[in-house]
Amino acid sequence: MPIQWFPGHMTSARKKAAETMAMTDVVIEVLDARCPEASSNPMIRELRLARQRPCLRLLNKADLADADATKAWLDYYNRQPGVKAVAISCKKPGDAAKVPALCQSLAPHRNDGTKPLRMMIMGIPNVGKSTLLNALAKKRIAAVGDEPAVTKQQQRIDLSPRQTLFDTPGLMWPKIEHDEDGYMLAASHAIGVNAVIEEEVASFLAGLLLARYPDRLTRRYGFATDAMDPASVIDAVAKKRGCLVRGRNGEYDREKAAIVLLTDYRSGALGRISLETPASRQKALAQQIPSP
Ligand SMILES: Nc1nc2c(ncn2[C@@H]2O[C@H](COP(=O)(O)OP(=O)(O)OP(=O)(O)O)[C@@H](O)[C@H]2O)c(=O)[nH]1
Ligand SMILES: [Mg+2]
Repeated sequence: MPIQWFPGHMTSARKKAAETMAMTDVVIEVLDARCPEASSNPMIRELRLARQRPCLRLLNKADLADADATKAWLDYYNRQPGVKAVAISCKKPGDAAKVPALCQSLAPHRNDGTKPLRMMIMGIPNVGKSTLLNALAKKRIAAVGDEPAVTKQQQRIDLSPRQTLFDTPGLMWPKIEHDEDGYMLAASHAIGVNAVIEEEVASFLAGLLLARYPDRLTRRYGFATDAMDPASVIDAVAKKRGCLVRGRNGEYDREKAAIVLLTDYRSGALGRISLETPASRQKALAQQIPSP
């Protein structure tokens, strides 16, 4: 089932973001380093281009992503005009501290002491926008949490008399064009639980792991993956982790096993994994027909 998620509060968040964009010098677009293109919101791009604002693309959670894939994405983005991309981990002290200087380099005219540099953090839900704000503010100003749509209101802070920063609610867009993008976003916990069937998402993830990182499954759960398909991976996880349906003699609880697999991917327990690379995306797009 294709995944779509555009809850009501995002319509007003989009409107408010368009207003704030008018008073912004640089957009900091936070992406998930494990699926940078899937996590690029076309609506954010439209808002930014309408005002011709330069963009710093942060591939955040780089600590969870495959380092080779991240390097390939940075090469890919940094060849594009008007974009600067860097990989960071907001959880690493020091990584976030580089951000204001990078923004300043994209808006050199806002450095004369009279005009403060106005930065606006945007991105899909749960990519680490508020974590970035807190890291730059050096205190816990915004609520953070490992679930989508924690932030519901914009928040402004003055980092110094010369630098202001807005945190914004995570924004999805009304229609995810490619089904695989929806699954990547759901696997990475950017989509609300009500819009997701965990077993389907875990099955997508299992297929991707079988194709690209089968050794991680063996290392984590101790089963060989030869001749397995996604459904048998979920069964094998259920077996290894003892996920049983209560009161049903030995029947495996596939939903529980799906959550185990997703949680292990999200927390990094499976190791550093990227769901897409520029090459895999190009190949997928060449084969895919957009969902109706
Ligand atoms: N491993 C890792 N986790 C991170 C990183 N940055 C943020 N997180 C975690 O990601 C989760 C989401 O962080 P938030 O800062 O609340 O994300 P957000 O983008 O503000 O989310 P919304 O407000 O829901 O749109 C939290 O559990 C953070 O601790 C990172 O660089 N690496
Ligand atoms: Mg937030």
